[in-house]
Amino acid sequence: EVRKACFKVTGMECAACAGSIEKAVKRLPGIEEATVAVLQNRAQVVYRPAFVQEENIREAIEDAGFQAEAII
Ligand code: 9UX
Repeated sequence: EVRKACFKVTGMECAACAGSIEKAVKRLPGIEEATVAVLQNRAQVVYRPAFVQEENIREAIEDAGFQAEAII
């Protein structure tokens, strides 16, 4: 099973910020895909809920130095 989570991410100032978030999220177990769009302040993550939860992903983004909030 895979699920998709979307986050509103604030604090990104350039494309390298998006790259560092993708790298941080992809380090978690159970991540299939992580795409961060700096211009839209959005992160989309496809994950396997057997291995990682939405809140773990949100915390990884926060630990990378950004504010993240799950949306819909
Ligand atoms: Mo760009 Mo983001 O110089 O922390 S990487 S602003």
